[in-house]
Amino acid sequence: MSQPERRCTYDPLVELMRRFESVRPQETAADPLEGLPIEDRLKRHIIDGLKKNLERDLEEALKRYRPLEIVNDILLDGMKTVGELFGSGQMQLPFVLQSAEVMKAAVRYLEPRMEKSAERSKGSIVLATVAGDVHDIGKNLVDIILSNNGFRVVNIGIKQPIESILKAAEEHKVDAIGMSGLLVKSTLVMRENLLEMNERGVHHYPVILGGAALTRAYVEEDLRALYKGRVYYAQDAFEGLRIMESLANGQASGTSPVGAGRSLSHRLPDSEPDLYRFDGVRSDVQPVQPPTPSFLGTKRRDRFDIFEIYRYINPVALFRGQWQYRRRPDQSNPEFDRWLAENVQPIFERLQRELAPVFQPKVVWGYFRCRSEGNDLVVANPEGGEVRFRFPRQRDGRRLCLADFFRSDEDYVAFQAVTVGPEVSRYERGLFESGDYRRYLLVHGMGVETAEALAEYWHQQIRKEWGIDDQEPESMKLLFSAKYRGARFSFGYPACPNLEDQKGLFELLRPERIGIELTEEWMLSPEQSTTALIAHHPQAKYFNIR
Ligand code: B1M
Repeated sequence: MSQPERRCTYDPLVELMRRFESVRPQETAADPLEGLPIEDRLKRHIIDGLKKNLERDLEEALKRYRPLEIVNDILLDGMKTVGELFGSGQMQLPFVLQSAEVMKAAVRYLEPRMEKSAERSKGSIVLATVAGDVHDIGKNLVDIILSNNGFRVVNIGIKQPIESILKAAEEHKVDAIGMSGLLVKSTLVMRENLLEMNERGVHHYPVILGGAALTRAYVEEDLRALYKGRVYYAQDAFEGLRIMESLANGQASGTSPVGAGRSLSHRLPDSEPDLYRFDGVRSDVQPVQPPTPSFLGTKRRDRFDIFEIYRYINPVALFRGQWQYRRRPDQSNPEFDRWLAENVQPIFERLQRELAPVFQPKVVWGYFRCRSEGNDLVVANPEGGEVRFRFPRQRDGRRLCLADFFRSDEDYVAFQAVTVGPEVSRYERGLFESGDYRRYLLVHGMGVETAEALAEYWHQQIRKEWGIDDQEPESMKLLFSAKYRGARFSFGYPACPNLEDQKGLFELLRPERIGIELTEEWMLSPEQSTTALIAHHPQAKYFNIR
């Protein structure tokens, strides 16, 4: 990692966060745990995320307890309190992760002193992101929470086919299987995996499924009806933990009575051919005079002032979405905003400086002649040939279809592909592997939102270059609500759900020139990259297909 690291004996970020955090005492020169019985002191280490004097206190506990007793009866009790504080909204996720860091450090210290035969885990699980899916962070958060709450986790990584998952389950003799995935397609892969497990007669494994594209009903009704074993839906890492706890206690049921499942209703929008078939009825979108771009074809840029891009980071998405800072139940909205401004904004500003050398923003963009044909958009490639995109049309209501934002005789469309480079993902992986969990979450969030910010920033540059910047919003808040002329559509989102359309975009833009590759599963590498089609039509706005 090329980031210049100042050597400190403490983590200044933690200091900063602590200075204002009411839940936790400050780690100062004075020992805040002094005078407490050793059991309480160790629990406070975990709950308050304090590493200072941890080994000294573990040594003291070892005079009275066996290492396994310390883990199971004292430290895990601390983690239980952490889970409860998080559940009741009194502890924020970054602090939960910091407690997990201390737990990991304590277990690492005690492990060599444990008797070899001691089975110290409460249960075990293989965790994997399913085939075709590259999303890592959700699964890794589940790993952190489970492994630091006494479970043995075999985390086999991303893009894992069912063969590898089952092989790992057998090899490591685990009690359960956890599958993760954010893509719509992953929900179908999970279904196929369960059918495959039925087929192979390995349905003795309870399966836990998680990821944004799943719904509770899909898992607990549809998938439960088809899997011969037990299957559970975990909305977040803590629900995963609760399920593992109940499996360990023999309390989880996870099966539906025969015939209780609904029909298999979970379908991909792009698996519904009707939505793509043009029946001659367009929406109410009126044709407009297309603005002529200043050039046709593509350009690239790889020099940016990263601080200019940071200005386009949506703090709500970063603080609440990625870092998951939540309003405490006893806080009013203005109090929470003040709390964020005092406690989280400084972390954000500090990370901007620290991560500046890690980001390598690059952009490729271009303007093309195009025309609409029913549900299709046909784009002329100046280097020869045409690229055809087919979009779904709303069945009811306005019957919108993305193609309607373009004239059927002659029009123009822009495309962009942006990346903040591979280094930030490499850096965050190192943080995860070394157990620096809190920073892992913070850096990942910065990576995601800087990629989003670059897309927002470059879309604005395109509007300026194209001369359609007559409706620019006055504030960043309005910019984040897309209050400008035209719209940016990313393939994979509901209005243009086919990830395969990335192929056409790659033909037109050739983002390989700035280091963006398209994987076999139509994902982008580096991870923190996005692509988009840009429409100039004043009526163009994001819409859902149903
Ligand atoms: Co994009 N993206 N994205 N994206 N992105 C999704 C995944 C999408 C669902 C959004 C949507 O349509 N509403 C959609 C995919 C839809 C599809 O399949 N067709 C999508 C798309 C389309 C895309 C692009 C293709 C868009 C484009 O450029 N054309 C593009 C592809 C990028 C690539 O290929 N590399 C893209 C890009 C990006 C960003 C770079 C901007 C960014 C970062 C992505 C990344 O981290 N790799 C991003 C983001 C942030 C998202 C959303 C908004 C959030 C993902 C996230 O960070 N979640 C996402 C929509 C969504 O999830 N709501 C979306 C936080 C994470 C901690 O949660 O992983 O769900 P999660 O894990 C949770 C729980 O689900 C649960 O516990 C975890 C922790 O609490 N859990 C388990 C998960 N697994 C479990 C297993 C268990 C138990 C619990 O077992 C025991």
